[in-house]
Amino acid sequence: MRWFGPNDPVSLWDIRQAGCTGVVTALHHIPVGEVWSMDEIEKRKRAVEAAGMTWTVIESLPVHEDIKKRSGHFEQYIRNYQESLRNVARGGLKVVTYNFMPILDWMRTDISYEMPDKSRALRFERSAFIAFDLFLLSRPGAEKDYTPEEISGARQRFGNMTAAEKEMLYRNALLGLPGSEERFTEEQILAALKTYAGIDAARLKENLFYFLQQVVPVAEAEGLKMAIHPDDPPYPILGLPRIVSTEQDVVELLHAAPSPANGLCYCTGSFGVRADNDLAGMVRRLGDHIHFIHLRSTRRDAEGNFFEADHLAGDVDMYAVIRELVILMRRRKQSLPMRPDHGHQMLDDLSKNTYPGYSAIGRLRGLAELRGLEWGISRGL
Ligand code: DNO
Repeated sequence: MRWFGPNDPVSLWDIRQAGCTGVVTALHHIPVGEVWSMDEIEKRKRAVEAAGMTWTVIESLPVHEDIKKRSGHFEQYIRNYQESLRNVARGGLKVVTYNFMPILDWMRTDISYEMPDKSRALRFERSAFIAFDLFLLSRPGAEKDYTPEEISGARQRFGNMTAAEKEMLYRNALLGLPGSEERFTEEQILAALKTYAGIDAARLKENLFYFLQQVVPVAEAEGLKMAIHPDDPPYPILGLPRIVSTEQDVVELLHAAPSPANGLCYCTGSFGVRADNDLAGMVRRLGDHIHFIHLRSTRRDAEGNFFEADHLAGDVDMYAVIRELVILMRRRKQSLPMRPDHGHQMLDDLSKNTYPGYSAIGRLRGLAELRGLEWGISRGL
């Protein structure tokens, strides 16, 4: 499971009792772009090991915005990234997860969506999101991104919201980066969006490829695997390009810096939001480059909304995916790190304030179900 560090309300012992043998974590207290020092890496490692688990996967070593834009101090930030890679390798870590989503990471409109069993899930509601973009953020030029029907639907949706619902939507959408308590202010996000003027998908891809060409050789020399996390949701939002949303995107980024160290965090929750992503086929075709696995399932509808379903429910054919993963691990003679991605808030989670998606019991349930499925498939093959 993922652990957000000493401030995480879910403790290492909770995670251990959930049946985990390792945690994935990051040094969230180090500002993005700064070098991860040996001291800090060792300290975190010791904390995890004291609870009887291992730390081999980083999620995430974040990429500074200057690198994504190839502007400002990007060269220095790339050198810092290379240095962090050398340090984490010396510390015994193996996999480095990162993403290349501009400004924001994942985006949801509701982080407490009530399921029929009264557990709570994360949800993305398209008309609420459009209402946020048009009427709360008031992003210049936003109307161009939507059809007249979408705009009138969003206006109606917005008109029916109470002041408290509007406030909640606003807070959820600007939630910012996982692991941080900070939300962007409206001014900050509008200013940040402006800095991406002129950066379209092609430009952003070039910047990603350049970054990969600088860091993948270092990772390879150090025996590390880089694992890029796909976009969540897997399409452009707020006028920002998103470039790791499909199998073709992944093929291109792998070609840009050919190496076994250039790889993927295969996240079924993110890729699975698009009906045109063939999840099991992606494991077959990209398998040699899958270095880390996030298992989660969403349920989408015709309006472009989706919510995070139970791990074995939703639109992801988890049986087919895990079957391919078991075959892959046998072929590679290697067990790949996997974590249950997100979980509902349920039972005692409901009275705790955990990071959105990272409740203890909801993830424990997901993990137990996924492992049972893996075990059963593995025995049967
Ligand atoms: C969401 C996570 C992502 C992921 C980053 C990796 O819960 O899966 O935020 O950690 O995108 O860089």
